[in-house]
Amino acid sequence: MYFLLYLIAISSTFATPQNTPKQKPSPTLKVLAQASKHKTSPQKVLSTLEQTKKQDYLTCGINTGLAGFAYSDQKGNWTGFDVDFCRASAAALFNDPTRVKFVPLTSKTRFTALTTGEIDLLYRNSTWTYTRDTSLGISFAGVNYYDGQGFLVHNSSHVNSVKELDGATICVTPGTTTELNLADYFRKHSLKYSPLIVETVQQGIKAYEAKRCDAFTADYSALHSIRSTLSSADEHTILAEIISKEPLGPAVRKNDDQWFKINSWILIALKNAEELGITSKNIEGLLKSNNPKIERFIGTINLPATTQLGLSKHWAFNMIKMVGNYGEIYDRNLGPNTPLNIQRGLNKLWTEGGLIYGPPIR
Ligand SMILES: N[C@@H](CCC(=O)N[C@@H](CS)C(=O)NCC(=O)O)C(=O)O
Repeated sequence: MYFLLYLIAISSTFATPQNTPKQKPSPTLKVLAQASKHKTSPQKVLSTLEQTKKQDYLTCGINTGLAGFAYSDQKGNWTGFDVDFCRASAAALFNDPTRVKFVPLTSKTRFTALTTGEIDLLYRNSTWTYTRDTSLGISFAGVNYYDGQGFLVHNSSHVNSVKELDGATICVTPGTTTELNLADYFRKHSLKYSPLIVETVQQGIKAYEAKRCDAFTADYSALHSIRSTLSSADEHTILAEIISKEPLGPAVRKNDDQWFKINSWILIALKNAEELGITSKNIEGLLKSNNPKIERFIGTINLPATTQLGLSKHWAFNMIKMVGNYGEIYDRNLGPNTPLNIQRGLNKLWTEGGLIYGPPIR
C-alpha cells in the first residue's frame, strides 16, 4: 500500500531545473521510511525549513501555463509573476533564486500537492477563501495579486455587459472559485447559462476560439493572459464588470508556523521594498544609508527576529538584489512593456491609492 503511494508520489510530472536534486518523498512517507529503518524510535519529522535547507532547494507549485504568471519555454525555463515570487523565496532562503523546483499544477491538484508534501509552497493564482484556508489543511500567507472575476467575449457577439449573456454557453475551468461565482451571479440576477467545463486554459482557448462557448470567464488577470495568446486579440473584449473578489496569494501546509511566517514576511518585504524605494538596482548603494527603516530592512541594523525565524541576516537584501521589489516583479511580467499590459489598479501601493500595504519590518 505504502509502496503504491510512493509510486504515485514519484510518478507525477516535474519541470526539472538544472542541478536540482530528485523529487523528495512526502513528509508522511519520510516518517514511514525512517520508522521502518529504526523500528524502535521513529525520527522526528523535519520542518519544512529544515527539509528545504537539507536538500538545498524548495519546491514551488505554479500554473501549468498562464502567460505573464507562469509560463515555460521549450527548454523548461519558467517565467512569470508567480514564478518570480517562488524565486524570491529561494533567494531569501538560499541566497540563490535558482534553488527552486517548479511543479506545474492544475486547479484541481494544487492543494493536495501541498498537503501531501509534493510542494513546499504554492504560488498558483489561487484565491484565498474561508473554506480553503480553514478546511483543506493549508494556510494562505498573504496576497500577491488583488484580482476579480471577469468575462471575455467575441466582439462579433456585440455583448457589452454580463447581463446580455442570458442563455449563453460559458467556458469555465473546474475546481476554481470561478465556477461558483458564475453560478451565484447568474442565480442572483435570474439569468440562465450553460457551463462548458474546460480542464485547462489551453483547452478553454480552443473551445472559445471555435465558438463552442460565447464567453470565457476567469480571473481578470487570467483573461488578459488568455487574450494575449489569441490569434487576433483585437477581436475580443474583456467586459468591464468584475463579479467577485479574488485575492490571489501563496499557501503553505498548515501547522508549520515558522514556514508560514517566513513566506508571509518574504511577501511583505517585497511590498515594503517598493514603498521604501529599495530596488535591485540601488540596493547595493543603500548599504551606506543612514535611514533606520532601510538599515533594518537590508540588515545593516540587526533584528533578533531574523535569527529566530531561521533566516540569514541579509535575506531581504539578497532577495531584492536578485529578484527585485514587488513593483519590479509586476512591471517585468505584467507591466506596460509586456504583452499583458495590465493596469496596476488595486495592486498599486497604498500610498498611491492601491491595496499593497506591508506591516513594518522593525
Ligand atoms: N483564482 C481562482 C481561479 C484559478 C484558476 O485555476 N484559473 C484558471 C483560469 S482559466 C487557470 O489558471 N487554469 C489553469 C490551467 O490550465 O490549469 C481560484 O483560485 O480558484
